[in-house]
Amino acid sequence: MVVEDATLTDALTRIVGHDNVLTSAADAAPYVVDWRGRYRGSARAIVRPATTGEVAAIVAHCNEARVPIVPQGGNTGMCGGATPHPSGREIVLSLSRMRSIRAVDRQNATVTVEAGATLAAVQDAAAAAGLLFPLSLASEGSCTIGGNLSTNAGGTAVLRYGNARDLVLGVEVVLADGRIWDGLRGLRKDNTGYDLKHLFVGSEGTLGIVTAAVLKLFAAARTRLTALAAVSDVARAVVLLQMMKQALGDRLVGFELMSDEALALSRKHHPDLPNPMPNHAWYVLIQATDTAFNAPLATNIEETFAAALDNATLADATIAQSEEQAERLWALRENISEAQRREGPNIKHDISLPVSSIPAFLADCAAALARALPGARLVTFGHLGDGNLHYNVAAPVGTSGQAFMENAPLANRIVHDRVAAAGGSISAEHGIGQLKREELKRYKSDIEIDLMRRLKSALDPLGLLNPGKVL
Ligand code: FAD
Ligand code: 2HG
Ligand code: ZN
Repeated sequence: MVVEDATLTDALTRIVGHDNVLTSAADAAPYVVDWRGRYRGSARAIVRPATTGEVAAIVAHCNEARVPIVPQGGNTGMCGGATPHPSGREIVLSLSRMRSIRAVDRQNATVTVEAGATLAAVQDAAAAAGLLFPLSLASEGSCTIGGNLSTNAGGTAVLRYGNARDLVLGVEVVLADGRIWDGLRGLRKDNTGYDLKHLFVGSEGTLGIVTAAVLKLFAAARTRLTALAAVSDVARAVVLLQMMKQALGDRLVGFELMSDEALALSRKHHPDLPNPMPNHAWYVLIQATDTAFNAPLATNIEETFAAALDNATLADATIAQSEEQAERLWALRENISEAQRREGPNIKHDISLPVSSIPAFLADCAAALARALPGARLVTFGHLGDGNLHYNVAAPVGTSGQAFMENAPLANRIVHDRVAAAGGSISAEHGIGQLKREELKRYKSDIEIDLMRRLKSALDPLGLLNPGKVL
């Protein structure tokens, strides 16, 4: 739904043109609901600027007129951070038209891109220059660099290359009063006071609007290897991780855990996906790369698998023999979120723990959930190499997913209390948005919440940037 306001739309139209101020319900529909369909809002208008100057003019006008703004990139976020409030007071500021790749500097190994460029477009631009932009998410065809930075996105290559925060050297940001901060520096060393760019990374549009960024590029991978390993429990997956790290060093890029239930769900909704090693409790998808051509990755991995079979760490394993086989193994992993979406609502947990604590945590949590919510299905998968799991709790077979969502407070308490007790985080990579705002207050210390509030009021004194999100 869109709540129209002629004075505001006239002013916005003067800045971006009639075609880029969407006010009809049909035009606005894709922008006011989140990817999972969990949050539905309304807006006074959807505004789509094409330049940083236009973003600045919109924000300055909204500052004067006291109109709150919800920044939006690809709208693939998992926590409702890009969805406007149902009150309809806000505008959605979509960065989707700001997609240009401004410059690639091969020798400095950097790329300067606009915030609305999709992650896939940036990966392609890097590849075209013979380099690699390593951030990798299943949503990469739709999510944007602005969204990736604003959520400090993780993904499947964090083990080797780090989160979005580790991949950014500079940002251009429109501040809450409409001023433009040009921080587009491509420096790997710069200790001139506070590192301001990191304030905006992970701030989910609550401190400023990212309009462009300078990102780090890396040497391209010339040898790639994907393998699937089966293990009987997660403690063994942790041992296998240790063995792979020793064998491969920083050639180990991804180490993704999937329960049999998670894979079965992926295959249920994508029946053409492979089932190469049925009947094991847990699986690990391993990605390794080398910058040299014909590097002996397969030998290193086969030797490690042999040792892991000998000491009973491993139950079975297979190595993809072609790019196509590798893609099909990855599709099994990457389609889990989409399968969950088709299956119906589930209670999402995006947690991180010290890797060493994960086996005991999973056993304890599964027992507590089975007692409290008999028959609840656990869709457990994620980035074991980073200690980050998606520990999603779904309704028992044959029951209503929607009705099951009433159990979210109970499930959250069981999971998040145990995460906190183990020194973990209740949001490892998806952020807070509106989904975890109350949880954040419960688990962050008073001093951290106080510092966050002070930063928010220093940078956005009128509270117009993405209100009701994070804090
Ligand atoms: P949006 O959803 O549009 O916005 C996300 C937040 O950032 C909102 O708070 C919004 O207000 C803010 N924002 C967006 N653009 C800007 C900007 N330019 N300036 C200021 N604020 C802005 N996430 C992971 O971390 N790892 C994964 O492996 C992963 N896999 C996913 C797989 C699937 C199938 C899907 C659907 C999502 C996945 N995600 C993952 C979540 C999501 O893709 C990421 O959070 C992504 O970074 C969001 O980018 P976006 O452009 O879609 O942002
Ligand atoms: C992933 O790792 C994403 O695939 C999405 O972070 C996780 O759907 C989820 O819970
Ligand atoms: Zn993830």
